Amino acid sequence: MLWLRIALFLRIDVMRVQPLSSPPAAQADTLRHDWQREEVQALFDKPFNDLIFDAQCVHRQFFDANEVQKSTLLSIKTGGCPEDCGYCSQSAKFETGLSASKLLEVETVLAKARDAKQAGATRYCMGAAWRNPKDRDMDALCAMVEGVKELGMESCMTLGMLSDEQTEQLATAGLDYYNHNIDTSEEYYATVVTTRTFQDRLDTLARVREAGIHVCSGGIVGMGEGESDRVGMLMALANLPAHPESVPINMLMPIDGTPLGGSEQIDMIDFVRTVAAARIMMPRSVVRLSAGREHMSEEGQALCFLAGANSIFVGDQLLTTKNPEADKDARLFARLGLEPMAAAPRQTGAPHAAGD
Ligand code: SAM
Ligand code: DTB
Ligand code: SF4
Repeated sequence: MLWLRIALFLRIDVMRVQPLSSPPAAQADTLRHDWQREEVQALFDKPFNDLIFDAQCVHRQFFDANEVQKSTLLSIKTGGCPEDCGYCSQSAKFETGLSASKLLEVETVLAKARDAKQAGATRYCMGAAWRNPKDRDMDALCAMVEGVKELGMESCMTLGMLSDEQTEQLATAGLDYYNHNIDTSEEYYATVVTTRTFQDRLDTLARVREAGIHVCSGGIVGMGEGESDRVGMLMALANLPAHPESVPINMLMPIDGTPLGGSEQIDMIDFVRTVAAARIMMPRSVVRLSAGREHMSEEGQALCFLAGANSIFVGDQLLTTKNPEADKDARLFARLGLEPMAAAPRQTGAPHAAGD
C-alpha cells in the first residue's frame, strides 16, 4: 500500500497516530451550556498533551493564537471591606497590614488610565474594596467610566454586588465590562467566603448581563480546593445562559494574615489544565491569565498561552499585590512572538448564548 510505504519512509508510527482525542467543543459556531460533570472531569483526566492540543485547536477556531489582550488594573478604593473573602488582603476582618483609603478622585483615576494607555493597555479595570457601592458614589464612578471611554479605552469595573439601578447607571455611562468572580465551586464557596452566597454572585451577574454590559467572571485556583471544585467552577461559568465574554483564571496570591495566606502554591500543570478546560468549554471567551503571574516562570506562562489564555494584566501592580514589570512582559512577548490584541467595540445585545 502506497500510503504505508510513504508513512514508513517518513518514519511516521501509523499505529500511534490518533484522531483528535475528542471532538472540539465548538465545532462550527455552536456554544454549549449543558456541560455535565463527567464530561468536564474527563477533560481534566486527559493526557496533558491531548488536552493542550484540543484546547489549542478550539482556540484557533475563534482567535489569532498569537494575540494577547492587555488590561491594566487600578484599586480605586482600597481596604476596609466588610466581606470576609479568605484570600483577600482588603477585608477588614483580617490583619494584613494594609491601610484603608477612600475612593480616589476622578482626575487621579483618569491620569493613571492615560499612563496605562501609553503603556499599551486597551482596557482599564477599576476595582473597589466594597460589598456593594453606595448610591452617593455612583456619579463619580460613572464619570470615571466616561473619562476612560473618552481616552478610547475599554472600561471595566469591579465594585461588588450591584442593585438594578446601579447597574443601569453604569450601563448608561458606557461601562464595557463588569468583573464579578464566582471564585470557586458552589460547594466550596462557604469555605472561602461566609458574608455572601454563591447565589448572590449569580444574581449580580444576571443583572449585569440583562443591562447589556459584558460579563467578566472567573475564579481563583490554589485555595485548597479539589479538582472537583475546579470542575464545578468551570461548569457554573460555562452553563450560564451566556458565557462570560471574559474569564479570569487567578492563581491565589497568598496574603499573610488571611485564612488562605499559608496555602501551598498550586502545581503549575494543574493550573494549566484549568486554563485549557476553560478554553475548551467557553471557546469564544477571552480567558485571562490573571493574578499570580509574578510567581510563574516564563515557561509556565507560555504553557498557559498554549492552553488558550489570551489576556493578561499589564503594569507592575494588580490591586494590592505585584505583577511583572513592563520590561519583563515586553521580553516575554518578544520571546514568544506575541502581539497585543486590538480593543473590540462593545457588541451590545450579542452575548455568547446557546446557538450563537
Ligand atoms: N470587592 C469586589 C468583589 O469582591 O467583587 C471587587 C474587588 S475583588 C478584590 C476582585 C477579585 O479579585 C475577587 O473576586 C478575586 O477573585 C480576586 N482576588 C482577590 N484577592 C486575590 C488574591 N489574593 N489572589 C488571587 N485573586 C484575588
Ligand atoms: C480578577 O479576576 N483578578 C483581578 C481583577 N479580577 C479585579 C484582581 C486580582 C487581585 C489580586 C490580589 C491583589 O492584588 O490584591
Ligand atoms: Fe472585599 Fe472584594 Fe476583597 Fe472580598 S474580594 S474582601 S468583597 S474587596
